[in-house]
Amino acid sequence: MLRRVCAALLLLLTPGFAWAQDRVLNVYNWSDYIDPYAVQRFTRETGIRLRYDVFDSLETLEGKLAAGRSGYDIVVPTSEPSFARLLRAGALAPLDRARIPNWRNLDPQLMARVATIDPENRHGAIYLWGTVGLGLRLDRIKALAPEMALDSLDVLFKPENAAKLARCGIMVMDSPTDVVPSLLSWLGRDPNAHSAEDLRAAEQALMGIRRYLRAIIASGSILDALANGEACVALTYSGDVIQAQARAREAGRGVEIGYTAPRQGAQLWFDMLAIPADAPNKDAAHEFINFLLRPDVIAGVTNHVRYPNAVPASLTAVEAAVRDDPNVFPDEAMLAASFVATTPPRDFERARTRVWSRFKAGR
Ligand code: N2P
Repeated sequence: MLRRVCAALLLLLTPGFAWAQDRVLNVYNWSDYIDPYAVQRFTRETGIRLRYDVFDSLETLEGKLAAGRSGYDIVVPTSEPSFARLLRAGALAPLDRARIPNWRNLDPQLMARVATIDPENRHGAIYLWGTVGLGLRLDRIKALAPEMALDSLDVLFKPENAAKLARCGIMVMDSPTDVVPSLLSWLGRDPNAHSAEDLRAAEQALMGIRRYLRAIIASGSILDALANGEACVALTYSGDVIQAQARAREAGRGVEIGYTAPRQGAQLWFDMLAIPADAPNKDAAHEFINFLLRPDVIAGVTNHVRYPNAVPASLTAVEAAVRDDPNVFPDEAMLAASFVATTPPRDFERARTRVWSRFKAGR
């Protein structure tokens, strides 16, 4: 007995011996994009501690991952362009399905949509998805422009509309990747044609409203600005607007937020759970993906962040108000009209970045 206790003590003192509690998982996820209770639960059930960093634009995510050796075990890139590019660069590890029994919970139809860039879905599972659209501060807009139709991107991109609403705060998320496709679609152009001529038209439209914008900032700051009433019109991600709406309601100061997905077709995106090829803790990463694909867990995430997931069995545990909100779960008509922005060639991407810098600088 004594010998066994001594042996155990010796083991604990051995350098490199890890307590179960010492297992860690380094996560790099979007801000405001998880249920804190799920994180606690994961640690309680597995002993794995999360080191959790956040980003709030694809440009930031790609910048961080470009050089490799990010130290992250889980990253959450949008299927196109970021996940597709990482995949092409060999920066993502193939997933070991045997270690993800909950994979069977994924909706095959949704997974088929992202298999176009990841054959057989070998490198990623859909975490959450959504659209790009407008967060609107309805109480102020009704007062400033009672006649204005609020069902399309006209509210933002028509200079005469932007002029009317400028003083109550117009914001655009700082992401050419997730803004320019919606603008091109609004212009009646194919967002995936990737032509220089389209880019010129986009630049002209952006410059046409530039003077009416209060801020071009990353999505996380836009969520805060909508929630506290500083933004009146903001082009950003669907669930962020619904989160802001809920926060504004709770604050009870009369700030009333609505979401508009563009009538003529919204940009649809899918965020993927993926493991970097050089992730230090791949076992823990697989456990985390498996955990998140549990219907009860992912239902908690959807309830908290107001984005739809890809696990149909979770729906019974999603609050009715969230499940029945077409701004969270787009209906068939909206889905049919939507488009996914594909991955542009490098030279288009570079030209788009230059357009964006001029737009931000205002010249
Ligand atoms: C979460 C942002 C949603 C992700 N705050 C957009 N792909």
